[in-house]
Amino acid sequence: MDIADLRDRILKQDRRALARAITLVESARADHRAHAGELLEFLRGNGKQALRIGLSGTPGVGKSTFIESFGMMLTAKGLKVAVLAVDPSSARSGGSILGDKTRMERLSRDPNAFIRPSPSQSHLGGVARRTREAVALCEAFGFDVVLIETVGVGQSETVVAEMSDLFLLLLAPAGGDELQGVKRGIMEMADIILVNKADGELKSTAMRTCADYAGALRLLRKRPQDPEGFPKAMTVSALQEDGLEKSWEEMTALTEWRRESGHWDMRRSAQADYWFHEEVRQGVLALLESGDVKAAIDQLGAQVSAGEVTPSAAADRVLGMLDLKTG
Ligand SMILES: Nc1nc2c(ncn2[C@@H]2O[C@H](COP(=O)(O)OP(=O)(O)OP(=O)(O)O)[C@@H](O)[C@H]2O)c(=O)[nH]1
Ligand SMILES: [Mg+2]
Repeated sequence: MDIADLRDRILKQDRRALARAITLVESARADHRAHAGELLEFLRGNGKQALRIGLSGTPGVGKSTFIESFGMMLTAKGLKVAVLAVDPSSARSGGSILGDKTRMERLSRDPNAFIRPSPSQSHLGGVARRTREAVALCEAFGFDVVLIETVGVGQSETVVAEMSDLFLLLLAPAGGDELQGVKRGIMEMADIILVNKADGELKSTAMRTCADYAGALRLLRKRPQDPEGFPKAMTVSALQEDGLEKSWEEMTALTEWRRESGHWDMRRSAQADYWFHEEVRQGVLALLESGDVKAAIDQLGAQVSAGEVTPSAAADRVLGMLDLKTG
């Protein structure tokens, strides 16, 4: 495989080359991993930065509808938009974005948009790395905006927030008690909360819900990366394409402030460091799953249970087996 050629074609905005490169980074095969590493190294530091927007929301809240409307609005402004997904359930559903490409029918046909379904892989660590690498490829390609969608379950929000410049939380209009249902940790990650479906009969409920969340956001600890007024809550209707311009204005204002204040660069540096540590951890965990070590763990586990070895002595023996230099 000619990696230099693939790089050149990506830099020339050849979409087939991009799709091929993403397939390469998604592969678990050792030779593919090596090529992917080489390609990413080639493309590293080419100066292009997209605005990476993470978007999370529970099933049915309107993520696909929002991405379609919002994405079309951005491409109408002449911006190039890529859409990726972190979907821990995709192994089950067979790739959520692909599954509902009907909801993103217009966007998927737009020459300035690129939609990539989530790789089917149940292990979140693997999905995280592949998505992060796909983001880097889209950035090198020259997309202005990269949207990274995740369905709001479990840890996937953290994964997406840690690879985004802005993190949006999409919520549905709801009664008062349901506000409690949003975990504090997820609220704390949000830069902008969008209460969707603010149309028709749901409009007044949406406005009340929005006020509730705005109140809840004010109670959170102030973060250094926020100017006055952020994080904020607003209402939108993805279906009626209402409030989308306003939300984009807010995103732009926040982004500009962060760029000028240095928080943009600080966040990217902190994220790089986070992923470095995460990769080290994943690598060590993978070693524990490998043949000899796993067998020893199983055997020692039985001995520890039977009281024949102490837990720490058994752990020492396992750790002594790990060859971290060549693993
Ligand atoms: N009234 C109203 N309905 C909406 C709006 N946005 C989405 N919907 C509807 O809500 C339903 C779910 O929308 P989707 O965009 O598929 O939601 P999703 O978050 O992508 O759902 P999953 O992919 O299952 O996680 C659909 O019937 C949409 O038509 C909106 O702004 N207003
Ligand atoms: Mg969807």
